Amino acid sequence: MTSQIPSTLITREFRERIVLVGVVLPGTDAEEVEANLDELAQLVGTAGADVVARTIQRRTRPDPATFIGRGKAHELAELAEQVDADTVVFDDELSPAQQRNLEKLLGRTAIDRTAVILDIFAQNARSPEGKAQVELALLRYRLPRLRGRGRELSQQAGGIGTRGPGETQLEVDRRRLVRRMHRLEADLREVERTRQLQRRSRSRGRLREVALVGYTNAGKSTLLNRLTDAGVPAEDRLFVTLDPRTRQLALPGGETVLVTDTVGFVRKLPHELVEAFRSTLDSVRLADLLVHVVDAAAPDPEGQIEAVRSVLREIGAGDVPELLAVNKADVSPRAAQLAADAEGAVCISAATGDGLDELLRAIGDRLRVADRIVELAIPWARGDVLAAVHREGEVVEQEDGDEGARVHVVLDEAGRSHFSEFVVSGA
Ligand SMILES: Nc1nc2c(ncn2[C@@H]2O[C@H](COP(=O)(O)OP(=O)(O)OP(=O)(O)O)[C@@H](O)[C@H]2O)c(=O)[nH]1
Ligand SMILES: [Mg+2]
Repeated sequence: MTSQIPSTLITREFRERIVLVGVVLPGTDAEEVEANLDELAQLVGTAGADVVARTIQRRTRPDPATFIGRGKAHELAELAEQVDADTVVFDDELSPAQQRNLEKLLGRTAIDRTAVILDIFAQNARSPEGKAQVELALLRYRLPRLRGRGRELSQQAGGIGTRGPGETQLEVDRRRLVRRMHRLEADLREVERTRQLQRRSRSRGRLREVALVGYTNAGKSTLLNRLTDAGVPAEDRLFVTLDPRTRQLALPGGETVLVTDTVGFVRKLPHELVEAFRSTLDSVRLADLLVHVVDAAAPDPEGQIEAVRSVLREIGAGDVPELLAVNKADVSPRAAQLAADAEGAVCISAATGDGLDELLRAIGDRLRVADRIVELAIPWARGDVLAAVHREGEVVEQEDGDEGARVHVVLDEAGRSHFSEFVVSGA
């Protein structure tokens, strides 16, 4: 699988000057929007540009044509002129029409948080699969935004949100890009199928799978390195990890589990990315246990926990059992309290190793608690279910009757909810 994101993606001759725009809508408050802009500034910095000004506006609803309203857009144009900004970045998602109108009014590139996140992902993608996923997300985001862009802006490629396939090139051959998109979708489906097959062949007597999830920069990769000498990159930057890495880990009770480090989450994670990263996120959806790593030193750890849980729900992992690991206890005085407030949470420092013994014990306990013997009644007509039960659980006993089979089987939480309609006892 080859990727067509040109290597110029990661080189830049100048640092763009950026103005940030936030809007306080009913249901949010100024403080929350300020915090979101702080984070957006961090994202912009990670993408390689400088924030030179920011502005916040209160509205009862977004303006359908310009998001912030025509009057405010004129003010914004003046501000951008004063600070000599190249680009204006909105914290909220702009529709393709809003983006076009704003660019006309502002006379400069207008993009949203989604474009910034996509840009960072494009810079960080390394593996062929990661590159294909990012390219697919970029195409899905950009195709609807191509029509009617001014020629001048189309050619002003090179800034955040315009890297990757050049705009001019995009306009020239739209149909080729749609084909490219379908191709990437097919390639990624193939990767997903192969993974599923591998997973299936592993599933009987398989090792339990633990996924490290959490907000970007929470310390997931540092934790995996500390637990397993994985040697994966860990840095004080956002979205360093895009490819899942899996390592074996021996628990104190003697059992071996597979631990996977995966892509970090963020508020308003673009749905294009969630869609494109589906195969990567399978390791989260299909895990036996999630270790949710929380950065206690972040400005709003509770808000980050909520943001992570909302992405988990979006990818269908809302029901996977979760163990909170409150990290960076070495630098955050709040860590112990945060862990004490949450049921079953463990306070750790991936940097110093403090609390990791307790974490490993907790992982073992949670996995063991998760296993239970249940009795299922499966009619012969449902041979598919019987086969799935044999795949997913450890069958202890099976009595074959006239109507169907009675099966005593060891199932974890996920398995029990999966086969709930056939449970006779033990659930
Ligand atoms: N002080 C301190 N710093 C930590 C700790 N754990 C991680 N860090 C730092 O936090 C930063 C982010 O760590 P990573 O392990 O890359 O975080 P991540 O969750 O994998 O981030 P992404 O892959 O970018 O989503 C790095 O600079 C780490 O050195 C900790 O327990 N204490
Ligand atoms: Mg990482």
